[in-house]
Amino acid sequence: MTATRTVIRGGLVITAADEMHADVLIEGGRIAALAAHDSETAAGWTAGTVIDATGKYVIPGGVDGHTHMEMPFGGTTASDTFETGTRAAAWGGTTTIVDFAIQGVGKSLRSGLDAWHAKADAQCAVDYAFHMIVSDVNEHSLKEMDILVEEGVTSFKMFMAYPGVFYSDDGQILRAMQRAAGNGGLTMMHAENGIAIDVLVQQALEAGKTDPRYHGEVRHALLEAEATHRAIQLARVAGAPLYIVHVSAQQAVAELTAARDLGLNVFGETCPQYLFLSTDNLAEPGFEGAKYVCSTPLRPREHQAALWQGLRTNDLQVVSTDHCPFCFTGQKDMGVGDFSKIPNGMPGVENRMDLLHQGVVDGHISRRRWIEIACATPARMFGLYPRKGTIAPGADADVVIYDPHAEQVMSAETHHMNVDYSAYEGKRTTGRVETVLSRGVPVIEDRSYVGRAGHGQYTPRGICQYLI
Ligand code: DUC
Ligand code: ZN
Ligand code: ZN
Repeated sequence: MTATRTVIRGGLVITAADEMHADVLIEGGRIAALAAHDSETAAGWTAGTVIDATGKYVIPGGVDGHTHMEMPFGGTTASDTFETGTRAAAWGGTTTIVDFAIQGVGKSLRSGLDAWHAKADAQCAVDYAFHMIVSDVNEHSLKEMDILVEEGVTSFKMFMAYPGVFYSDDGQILRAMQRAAGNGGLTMMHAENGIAIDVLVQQALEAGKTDPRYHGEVRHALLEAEATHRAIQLARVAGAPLYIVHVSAQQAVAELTAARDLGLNVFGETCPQYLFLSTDNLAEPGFEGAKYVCSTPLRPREHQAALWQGLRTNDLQVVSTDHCPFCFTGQKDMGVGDFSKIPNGMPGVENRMDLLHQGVVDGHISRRRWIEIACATPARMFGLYPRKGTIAPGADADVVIYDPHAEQVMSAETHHMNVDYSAYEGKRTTGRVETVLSRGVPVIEDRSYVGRAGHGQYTPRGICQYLI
């Protein structure tokens, strides 16, 4: 198959806006037209490759707005490279990732961005873009933010957690937000009170509480809610929009809801691990709980309902993965006897579309909402729409043929992420990716990988499309 001309016949096309029994014509890597099955128009699309999608969904490729490929963190490096991670993304129906470039200590934003380009260049199976982690707010980095926005790196993550690593204090955060208010950038916030958390970590360790489950206890839900509240007030003072990453606590959702009820440009993301896993997993016997150590942490099961509700009411708008895998053997085990040394992060880039489809099957969200939170809204949020995130004339032909009835069992034995465990080992889900096109070119074809490293292109972004 080439990228020249492809017709997808017989499927149910689902976008955030519509469900259409339509054939899809792809030309030159873009969606050229949609037409009703058996219509005269569709019948006229004769030349080219035909994909039979009868009985299947035809959906936009997923947009994962939060990944950390090859991220140095906690004394080690996330185990997926851009090559392995984007290949796994494709297997899971995700055709665009937005990864986080990191400003190194004492270094410029530019050098951090250059380093991330060097890691990703010619490696990716699907398209990619970058956010920038600002870990040192100073006169120089503030000026660089303006330039990066112009170049298509239009969002900046800061951390209220991890003192001594990525942490910014309130004054630094306010200054960066003021800058973003002026240049159109979107501030992304890791909202946890890291100063208070570090006190609780020390107290727990001194009390002999060293098991993985204490990771969840010291990173208290109220310290997520407090930081979320504080970030919102700082953004309000700066007159800047704000996007809170990886929301896990019910109390943090309440802060977002209150802010949005005031009409503020405040947005929230959650991740599949918070919708499907809980502190029960952190408390698994032996050292197993380390598999689920990430920050913000997994919460007691009751929080899941609040997150699903937030997704239904649009108080949460996006589901990304925070994909940041560390192998159980050789990486997670750095924290045996001291939970604070367990590298923070979980794999998931391959599982997101399927888990959210399971949310449809389980009755939490509609099919269109599935596409909205996993494809369309992240594309709009990060300035990629309508090129990404929808199936409409002119859009990139990033298309997934999805079998809504196929059953699968998630397992490290069968997944494609470069990590030695699955956070969802043995979980049965309904629905499976069959075929994936990236700009019209097959990457997965009838559940075989036919892509190549280097097909994926760097995609500069516009500004957030929700700002008014
Ligand atoms: N949280 C994680 O769990 N991993 C990477 C960084 C982060 O904020
Ligand atoms: Zn974070
Ligand atoms: Zn992250």
